[in-house]
Amino acid sequence: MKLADKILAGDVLAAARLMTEIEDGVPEAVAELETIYPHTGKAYIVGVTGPSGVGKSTLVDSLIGILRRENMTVGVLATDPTSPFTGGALLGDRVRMQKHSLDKGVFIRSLASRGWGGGLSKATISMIHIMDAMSKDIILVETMGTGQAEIDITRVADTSIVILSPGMGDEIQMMKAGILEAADILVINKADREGANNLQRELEIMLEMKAYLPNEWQPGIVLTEAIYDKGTEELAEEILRHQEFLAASGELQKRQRERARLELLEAVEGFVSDFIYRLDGGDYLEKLVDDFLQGKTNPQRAAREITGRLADALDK
Ligand SMILES: Nc1nc2c(ncn2[C@@H]2O[C@H](COP(=O)(O)OP(=O)(O)OP(=O)(O)O)[C@@H](O)[C@H]2O)c(=O)[nH]1
Ligand SMILES: [Mg+2]
Repeated sequence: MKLADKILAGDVLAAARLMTEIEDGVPEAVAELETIYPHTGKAYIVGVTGPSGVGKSTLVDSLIGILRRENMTVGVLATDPTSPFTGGALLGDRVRMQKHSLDKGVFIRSLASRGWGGGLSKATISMIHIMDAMSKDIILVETMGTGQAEIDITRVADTSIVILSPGMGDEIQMMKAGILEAADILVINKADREGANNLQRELEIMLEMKAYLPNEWQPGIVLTEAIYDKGTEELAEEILRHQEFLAASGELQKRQRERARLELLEAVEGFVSDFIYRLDGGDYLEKLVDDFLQGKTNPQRAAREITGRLADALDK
């Protein structure tokens, strides 16, 4: 039995293995995704992002508890910053969320971001598909980020939560543009600390300055104390409210369609560039480059020639 079939039959270890192989770029593993796709599209995907140490993992942990009480099954992907020493995911999140590790309704996976600047790793989307096919109702994706990386998460999430905490100072200034584009819900965690109310006011002003259309979603601000499980119930309700808004407005379908388009294009581009790199054992591309430098060809002509070779190869 192939890993994908085992996963569809509920084998958790097979899921963990396929994810590892996908992260390692094993071609057979990527091919197994073809069996996975028909079983995806049911899970609701929530991005949880924010600067290092704001309490993302603690908050995710608290949310898991609430969602489980509602009898929802949960998948968690924690994109840890790549350790410069080991090149692998840090163990912190797994330790933190360990109290859920015996719960069959919860599946937690850490993954290294491998030089994606704290944003999403390329394998993230495949992992989400696998958890989706494992029939997880909701998938929480934790990513580290300030600025550009938040925009990244909106590419995969239905609801994007951006977490801040008091005492971040300059970081907020840096993030401002990114936050408003990326956040469906703003969370001020560590609300037990001094400065939470000031931060709330600052964010409210930011939101007021942006002109929202009457039928446009306007991000709310939720105050939480994740270590004490405070405010996380309200956050879960806000997620649900956003989900209902997306579904009712047709925005959910639009987001899913945009995601499908991006994934499709990326796969095709990857396929074509792999093909080019491998042509004639790699010599073909170098020959084209030489020809271009010597004025014997140009990029447009090369593109036509390459597509011709691709068509020939596919005919065979
Ligand atoms: N005072 C206070 N501390 C908190 C709260 N939530 C989390 N913390 C603490 O903040 C620290 C960082 O929490 P994490 O959940 O690891 O933060 P993170 O954002 O996941 O961190 P990275 O994954 O390393 O970016 C831990 O020591 C938590 O116990 C809170 O509501 N109040
Ligand atoms: Mg974390």
